[in-house]
Amino acid sequence: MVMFSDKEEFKTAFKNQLEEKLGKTIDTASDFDTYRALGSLIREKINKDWLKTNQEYKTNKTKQVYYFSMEFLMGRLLGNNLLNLNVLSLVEEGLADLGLSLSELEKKESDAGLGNGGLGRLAACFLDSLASLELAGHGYGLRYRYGMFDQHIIDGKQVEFPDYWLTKEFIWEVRRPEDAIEVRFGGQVSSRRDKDGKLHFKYENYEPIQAVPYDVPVVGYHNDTVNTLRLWSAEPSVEDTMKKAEKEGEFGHFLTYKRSLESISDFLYPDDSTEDGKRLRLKQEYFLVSSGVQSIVRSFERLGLPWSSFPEKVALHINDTHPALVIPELMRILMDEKGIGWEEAWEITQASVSYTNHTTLSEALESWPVGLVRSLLPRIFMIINEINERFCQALWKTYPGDFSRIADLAIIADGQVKMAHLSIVGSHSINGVAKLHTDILKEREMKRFYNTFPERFNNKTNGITHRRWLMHANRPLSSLITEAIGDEWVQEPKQLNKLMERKDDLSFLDRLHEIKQENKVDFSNWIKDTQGISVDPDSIFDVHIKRLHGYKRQLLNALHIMHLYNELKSDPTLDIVPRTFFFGAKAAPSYHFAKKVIQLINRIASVVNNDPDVKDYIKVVFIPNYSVSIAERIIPSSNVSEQISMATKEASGTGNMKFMMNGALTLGTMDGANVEIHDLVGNDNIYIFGLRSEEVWDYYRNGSYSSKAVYENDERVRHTLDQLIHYSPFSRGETDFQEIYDALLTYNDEYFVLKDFASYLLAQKKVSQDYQRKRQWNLKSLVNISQSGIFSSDRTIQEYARDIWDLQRVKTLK
Ligand code: 26V
Repeated sequence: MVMFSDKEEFKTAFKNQLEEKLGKTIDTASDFDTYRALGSLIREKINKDWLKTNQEYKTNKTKQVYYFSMEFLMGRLLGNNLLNLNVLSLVEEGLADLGLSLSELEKKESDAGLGNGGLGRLAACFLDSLASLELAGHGYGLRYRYGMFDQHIIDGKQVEFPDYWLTKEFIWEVRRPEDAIEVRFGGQVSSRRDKDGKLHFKYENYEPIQAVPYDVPVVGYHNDTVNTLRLWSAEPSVEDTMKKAEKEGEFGHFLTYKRSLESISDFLYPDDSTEDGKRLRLKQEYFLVSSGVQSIVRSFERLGLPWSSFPEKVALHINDTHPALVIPELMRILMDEKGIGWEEAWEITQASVSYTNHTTLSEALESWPVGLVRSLLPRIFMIINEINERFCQALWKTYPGDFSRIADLAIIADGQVKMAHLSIVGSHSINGVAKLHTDILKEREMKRFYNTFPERFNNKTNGITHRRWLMHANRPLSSLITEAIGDEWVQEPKQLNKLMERKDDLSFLDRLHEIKQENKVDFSNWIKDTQGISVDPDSIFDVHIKRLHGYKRQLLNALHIMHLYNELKSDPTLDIVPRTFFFGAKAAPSYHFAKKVIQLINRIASVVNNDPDVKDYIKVVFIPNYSVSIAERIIPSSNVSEQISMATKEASGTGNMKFMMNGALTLGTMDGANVEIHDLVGNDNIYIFGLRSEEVWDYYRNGSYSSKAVYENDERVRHTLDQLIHYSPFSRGETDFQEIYDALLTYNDEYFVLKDFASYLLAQKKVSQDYQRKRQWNLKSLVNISQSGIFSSDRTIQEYARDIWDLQRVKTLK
């Protein structure tokens, strides 16, 4: 559907919108008004396509995939929607004629931060790809009133503030009270047998909570498809609150009751590093699962098909184990509400559910105390118990007498319900998110499960949407690419490899360089405006942006900067290539060590940036409140992408792919998807350092790593670490960094930071040398861009659709 035939038509429609909907003129409207007017104007167009897409899915009884995720890190939607609707330039020019700047209006939208990091952003990229590939796939999540906290740096330390993202109207959502669902918690279950011997369950004294969906349209790229992101919000049911108020006879009680119900969807848990077994988190998970599955079953029933065809029409995907209760919930509905027997219900459930694992860190694996699950979700607990019994019996048949194996694989053991085990047993597909990660699952972390169900395990290397991360975030680069190789890469990103035809074209390489420089200048201006720090756009922009976690080793980067500083101080004539180190990272509020690392980085920044001997050579910038919109600014302006996790720990990484696509060179370990980037670009176009996964396992096996030995043998390490606790510009004679020192030495450096230090320094030296050879550097950058197409999430989603969901592309006939 064409939205506006030309710019003039847009301008008229826009002015009308302002006047009719908001009662304002261009002169009297605030920026937020104009943003709203623009948003609601394009919403009218989106709504038409949305309706059509839904009708079409219904008439054709198209198979639907529902992607259940506790997190969707969407970022801002306006710019991407305009891009996908094919009106970006037209709108931009039309607004400019009216004296308005689109990029200014875009900033009025709050960044929807309903996720912690990688897992949530992946979900958002997948939605964009599903719609763009005309696949019937929808996101199911929670509408948190507060998303990821706002990070402020005060006195060099992280301080968290609530993220009031909904105080400004979220213009994209539509509340759908007519589709509300009741979710039940607590209470008791009793059973009785009927005359045919069939068991019936009665659920009483439960606490009912209304789940109200808010739908957000997900617009496909140039194809009229509009899918749905359905976010559930917890609200008390009117009827129930009235009853309660009457019973308690007091308004105060009513308010407390209302608040406690609403608290379920109040906030996103901001900790993706440790699983703390909190009751409210389990409530959130079941709330999402139950409202989601009930509403899906409802729509399936409208198709009038037999239950056996449920898996042909519905795929339920769980993004990590957080929504794993989908399995017992679907069983519950099929058996208790639809009267289906266990075996058939189990077949339907397994055939519909698939699961992605995103981490092997043991501290992040979910398990819930039996007592908690039993009291909060009595019927669900009974079903999990039965699944476990049957599974253990089956194991017993295959491996009679093998107690250790059965105890190892059981879903319930040591008083805990293990969500990964439930997810594996109850689904037909289990995938890891990069080749190395999947191999680790198969050969190590989930080896026994893999031996039991080898056919269920598969790899789906992650991807990112090239529409947001290249076309929208880096328009100049994207235009240059199209100038060089035509625009087919937009539909088929693998065609970016055609760029290799230009590898000897010096003027093309120069253009690539100029674009990077222009982006760096823009970014430097932004840094100056927002942080008051001047950075040199000719210096190497070395960027480390991701959640702060021990295994991601921001500390290794920080220690390297301290070392560089020391070198410069002891020899001011040292010939060093100017560098600006950028960091962006949020630490989980209770992750003490991570917060200390943030403090250290900020301390290093204040030392380095204010020292006249070094400030023209190195600068350190900690960008507060790292978010999707900040990532969109910084990635196109980067030269070096820091992907330096300890080998075996980073399941995939997706930032690495975004940087590569924007022409930055990876400095990284052989971990996660770095391994695949390395395979594609070859040794000359990436900087690999550090222990390999096999070496890490060798150290684990023979327990021979001693960080103290490294400290004693490497004078650079010794000097730098001593500066953390002895008097130095970094410690200022205080004990702020004692814990960091202890983690590295007293506790033997869990993440091999010191072990990899020397090798990291060498790799960094090589980066500096290579950067000076402009032509070669630009060529390396070109190679990276040209090989990045495989990391488009379109490729990933096509693989999911083909291998896991069995989804066909719908050719829209609109
Ligand atoms: C874990 C937990 C633990 C319980 C409390 C709440 C919570 C919330 C989120 C998580 C998720 C941690 C897993 C995760 O984000 N993994 C990342 O997934 C990316 C996408 O697959 C991948 O690129 C990263 O390497 C991986 O760390």
